[in-house]
Order: sequence, then C-alpha cells, then structure tokens
Amino acid sequence: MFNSAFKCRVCDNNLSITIDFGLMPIANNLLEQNYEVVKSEYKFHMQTAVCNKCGCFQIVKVPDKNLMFNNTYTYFASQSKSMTHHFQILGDSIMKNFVKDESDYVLDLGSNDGIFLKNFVDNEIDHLGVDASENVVNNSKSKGINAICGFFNKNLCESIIKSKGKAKVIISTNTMHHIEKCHEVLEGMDLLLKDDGMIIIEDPYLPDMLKLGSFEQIYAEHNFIWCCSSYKTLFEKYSFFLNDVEHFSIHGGSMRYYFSRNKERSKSVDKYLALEKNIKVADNLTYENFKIKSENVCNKLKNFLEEEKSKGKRICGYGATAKSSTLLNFAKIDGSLIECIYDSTPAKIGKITPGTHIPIKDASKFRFENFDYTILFAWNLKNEITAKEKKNGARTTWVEYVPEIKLTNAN
Ligand code: JHZ
Ligand code: ZN
Repeated sequence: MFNSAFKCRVCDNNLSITIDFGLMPIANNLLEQNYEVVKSEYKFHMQTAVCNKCGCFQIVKVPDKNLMFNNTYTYFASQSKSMTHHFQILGDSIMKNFVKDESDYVLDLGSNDGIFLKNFVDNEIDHLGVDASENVVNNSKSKGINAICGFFNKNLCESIIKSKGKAKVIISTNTMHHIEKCHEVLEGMDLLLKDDGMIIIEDPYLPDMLKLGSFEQIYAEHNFIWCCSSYKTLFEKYSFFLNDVEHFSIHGGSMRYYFSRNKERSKSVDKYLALEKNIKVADNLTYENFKIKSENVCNKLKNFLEEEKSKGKRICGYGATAKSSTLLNFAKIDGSLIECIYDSTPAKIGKITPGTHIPIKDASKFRFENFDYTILFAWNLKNEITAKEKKNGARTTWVEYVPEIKLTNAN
C-alpha cells in the first residue's frame, strides 16, 4: 500500500514500505557501559522503501543528522590496510588524470580520518576535506590534511568558493548514502564544481546487497542504498551526467560513479543500467524476496549460535562493524550468545554495541583467548583480518554468515 506520507527523497514519487525492521539504534552510536546511558538509548523505527519510478532504495524516516554525525563518531576508515590501499590507487589515478593546473584542487566530501586525502598531502597537492564529525576531522588534521567540519550544502560551498575557488574534482566515498537531504548536496556541487570538473562517488551497490542478502548494509547512517538508475535521476536534475562506472568487491560490492557536465556514456553504464532493469531493482516484489533471504541469514546464524552455545562453546565476534548492528538487533543476538567483539579502533574499545550491549574489546588481545568460534562481522575484510590473526598465532574457527554459514579453521 502506498503511504502518501512517504515520498522518494530523489524524485518525490509516493513510496510504500517494503521492509519493517522495527526499532533500531544508531549503528555507530556505541555506548559507554553505564546504566543511565543504556536506559536512555535512542532508537528509531527503521522502515525501508524502494521508489518504483527511479529505483532509489531508502529508509523512509531518518534520525536527525546531528545524532549520527558529531564529535563521538566511531568509524575511522584507516583502520583497514586494504581500504587504505584501495584509496591510494584512486588518489594516484586522480592526480594523474584530473589535477592538471595550479588552481586545480580536490574536495573530499566525508573525508573521515583522511584515508583518501593523505595521498594528496604526501604528494603536496592542494585539497580540502569536509566532514560532519569533529573528532574525525581533528584526527585527519593531525596527519596534515586540510579539512573543515560541517554539513555539505549550498552555504558551505559558497564560503569554500570565496576562500578557495571552485574544485576540479569532488569526491565522496562511502558518504553520499549517509546524507538524507541529497538535494542539498547536489545544490552545493552544482555551485562548487569547475565547468570541466568531475564528481566521483563510491558506495555499496544495491544489486550486490540484494544478491548476497546482506541486509546489514541498511542502518540509520546508510539511509540510501544507491544504484546507477537512482543516482542518474538525482544528478540529471542538476545537469550532471553519468559518464562511467567501475565495480569493486569491497564492502560486499561497491560501485564507483563518474559524473560531469559532459553527456558521454560508457558501455559499463549501459551494462549496469540493463542489469538493474533485469533484476527489477525498482519493483516491490524484489524486496519481498530479499526480506526472506535476510531472515534466512538471521535464522541460520542464530540457530548456529544457540546450538554451539548449548554445547558449551565460547563464541566471540571480530569487527564491531556498523552493519553488524542491524544484524544483531534484527536477529536479537546479544551478550548471552556472543561474549564480546574484538576491534582495533581506539574509539570503539571499552564501549558496548548499540541495542544489544555486547562489550567491545581490544583486538590486540584476541590472540590470547582461543575462542572456539569467532563470528567475522567484518566479513568484507576477511583476507586482511584472518591473515593478520594467523600471523599472530590466534586459534579459533572463523564463522562467516553471508550468504551462508561458512566455517574456516584459523590455522
Ligand atoms: P567495516 C563502514 O561500515 C562505515 P562498517 C560506513 N558507514 C560506511 O559507509 C561503510 O563502511 C561502507 C575493525 N577492524 O569497514 C575496524 C579490526 O578490528 O567492515 C572496523 O571497526 N581489525 C562509513 O562499520 C571494522 O573492523 C582489522 O584488522 O560495517 C571494519 O568495519 C581491520 C582491518 C578492521 O565497516
Ligand atoms: Zn524516486
């Protein structure tokens, strides 16, 4: 049933709810182990819909942005060496192909701890980072990055133009899907980009999420899961055209999109637009099937945990990821099944997971515990994590759960 209260945030079409996840906390809002804090934990009603017109998959009612992005943001992208390498390759390509003259600079929207812009500092190339979370901005500044704290919109872009001029490249990786008011971003880009400039966006790709049943990608901060057709609709409203796309396996499947004022379109764009049509991304029935797939993932993992726990096995997790917040809360998996979760991020260690209150411990201690099973919540970083812990001499059985339960001995 269409609910006229909910409109597509891209094209204003009426939406109908496809999946209701119930009450959810904010995924990166890790809590202090304190009774009062836990008692007043914020939750919101997470319902999703797909636009039958433009294929935009979205959470219909999103928490206030200041609750999600503030001085206590806990995701620091540089924790992963493989992600650092991924962005180094992108940085090299941008420096080589786009930064041509003295006035050219690169603006990174959602610059986080500087994972991408560090390459520009190292090569002494002009850049500017913008991020809404003060603590990650300060972290990036300590690495020499030129960054400001703020929400990207028309006003901010006007002040950037005054102080620095227009940008040759605007890049935004793993950030656009965080921003509820996507038109405000496009209004800003419309002003800020040089006429011959390029916009590069990268984030998790909707068809990959549907294929894997990795519903974990949906949480407050990930209030959109984008694809070619929905981005194309949004950007064309501002006369930006989708020129090219590149697909990557990172984060369970991500797409990189290239937009400019130029109307040229690569074969890859046609290929992925056709794929999206083929798998019916804009059709409600697709999400009925996805919901069943997602519930299967939850049930299989929960059954596995309950069975092994009843045999007296010790179980922990690895990677206090944002996506695991959706899984744990939706499947109602808490500290009675998973003793703790190991993570290397200083801002996460010592806190408890949102909603399910599982303690987060220092990953450097993992090797000493020899848990029977370790649930790999950062399954997207499997190679990096399992190789590191093998070298550390950790003994356990790794458990993956997307799309099926898969066990791998650590040694
Ligand atoms: P990881 C993030 O989601 C957050 P998350 C964000 N919302 C986004 O857009 C998506 O990515 C795409 C830890 N770790 O990357 C660090 C170790 O402990 O899967 C992280 O907490 N040891 C911006 O949170 C977590 O695992 C290690 O050796 O789902 C990985 O989080 C390594 C490599 C990582 O993303
Ligand atoms: Zn739409």
